[in-house]
Amino acid sequence: MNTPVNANLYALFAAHFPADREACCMETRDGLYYSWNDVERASAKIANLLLSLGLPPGSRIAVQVEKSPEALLLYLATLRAGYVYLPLNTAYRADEIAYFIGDAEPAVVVCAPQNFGWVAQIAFKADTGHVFTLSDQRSGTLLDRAVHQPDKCEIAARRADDLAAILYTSGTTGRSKGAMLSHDNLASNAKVLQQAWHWQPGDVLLHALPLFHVHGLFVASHGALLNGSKMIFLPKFDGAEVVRQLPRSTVFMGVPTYYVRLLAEPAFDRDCCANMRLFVSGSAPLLLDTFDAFIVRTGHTILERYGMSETTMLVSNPYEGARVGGSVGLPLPGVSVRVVNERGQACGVDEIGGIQVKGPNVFKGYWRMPEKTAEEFTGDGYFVTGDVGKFDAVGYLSIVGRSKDLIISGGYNVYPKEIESVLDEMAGVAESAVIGVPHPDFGEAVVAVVVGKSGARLSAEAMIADLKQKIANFKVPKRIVFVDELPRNTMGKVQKKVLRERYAKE
Ligand code: MCA
Ligand code: AMP
Repeated sequence: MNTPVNANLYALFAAHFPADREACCMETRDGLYYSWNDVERASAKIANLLLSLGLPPGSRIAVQVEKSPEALLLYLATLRAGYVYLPLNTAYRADEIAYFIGDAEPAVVVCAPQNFGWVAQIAFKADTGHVFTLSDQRSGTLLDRAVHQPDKCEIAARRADDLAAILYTSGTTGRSKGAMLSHDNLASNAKVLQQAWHWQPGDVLLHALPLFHVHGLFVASHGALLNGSKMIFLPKFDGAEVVRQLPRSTVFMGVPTYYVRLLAEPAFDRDCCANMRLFVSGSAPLLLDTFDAFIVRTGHTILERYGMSETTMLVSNPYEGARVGGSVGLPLPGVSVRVVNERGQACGVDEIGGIQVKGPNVFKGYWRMPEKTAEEFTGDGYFVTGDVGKFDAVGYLSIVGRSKDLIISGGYNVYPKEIESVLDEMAGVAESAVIGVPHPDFGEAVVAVVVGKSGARLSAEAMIADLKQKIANFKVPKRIVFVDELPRNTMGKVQKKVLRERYAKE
């Protein structure tokens, strides 16, 4: 009889930990060293703490903490105990957190110690049973409690389709939706990327991305964990620090802003990249100028890939073979990608259409939104990405735009509708339109165009200060302009294209 295989993602990682368990898994800037044994034991302790709470299967563990090795251990512990990890951007403010906690109803919330007061209030109101704290300095009630737990823990048995994580992502309209990702969604993508990007013995990942989105939590960390590779763990991206650490690293991943900022570092040159094997870019379009300047400065060609919270990675430039600037590359093995016109027919070479995807990487649906989920899939099971692109004659995909009204600023997504709703609620505001305009550092910057009520005296400065209290800081418009009226088409719809053109160069 076949023994059933445990599809728990943690089991996959554990099977690939290096034979030398005292080797380094994570090293911090302050010289802290976490061996694979440390990871095994510490994640067991946190998993045992979670298990001791007697939570029902499928319980969500919502986490809003600063980046630290312990934050990654908490993620691994959640997998190991068989619960569902729900990471939250540290920039989110009270109203945003209240929405996520209210919607996901987590059994456990873990927050930064300084936020305990307001987060606990929100969590207890939503019937969350347990609120722990975790700082980026190895303190907080989570670790205080976990330290007394046994350092061995069996990996919970999970099926391939069981949920491993929920990632909130805003859709085309309305509030954020929780994309439900299974153990197999994540495992299959990690395995495909390990092959595609030629992860190899001796690789060292320089980890500078945040841990609450697909790029830093899954693509980067999973690559190193599955390969048994060391991670140099930086608390956040800092150009000068990255330049210092590159000579000890072989793999780096970042959003385009990281590459723009690296190129602005005078010490960033061929010498500091001499040990590097791979630079990966994603989450937002990498400008051709950046791609070209990087080759000239370092001799390395950035490998650009394309992903989404709902699908993790779907397309990538090849490791061997041409990495084409301005293109996101070829569909990954096992992933089917097509470009479709308005009539639902497959587009020809160089013909622009909507990008759709099907494969083991595609999520299980939006949390408690079966209708929304159904709307985003075609009859034959393809997920409609909302991105617009074209295939060239050799099968390389280029993203040429988005059918969804989305701004990507420094790799973070901003949905205009959400900002417009907050602006429209403000005293003296009649209506508003939020757009993205080209920005040299963030790729796109958020700009709000506001019509005031007659007689209202509005101040952009005061409005920005107010917005900073209400929404995550990366969503706050870099600029607010006042106009008498918004341009509209004959149907009465605001012409954002006109606004984008008008403010693009300012
Ligand atoms: C910070 N600020 C921003 C952003 N980040 N403004 C616009 N866009 C941003 N992304 C603002 C702050 O509000 C603040 O404004 C000022 O910049 C300085 O803040 P600070 O925290 O010091 O900024 P920073 O440390 O320089 O951060 C910029 C950053 C960061 C390093 C580019 O945003 C970052 O790490 N982004 C990566 C995002 C990411 O991981 N994306 C992957 C998503 P003020 O001074 O006015 O208060 S995963 C994904 O998209 C998919 C699925 C995929 O394919 O990967
Ligand atoms: P998220 O909400 O974090 O899932 O963002 C996913 C979106 O990021 C995609 O639908 C794309 O619009 C965008 N994206 C990710 N990678 C790239 C890339 N390499 N080039 C252009 N856009 C990208």
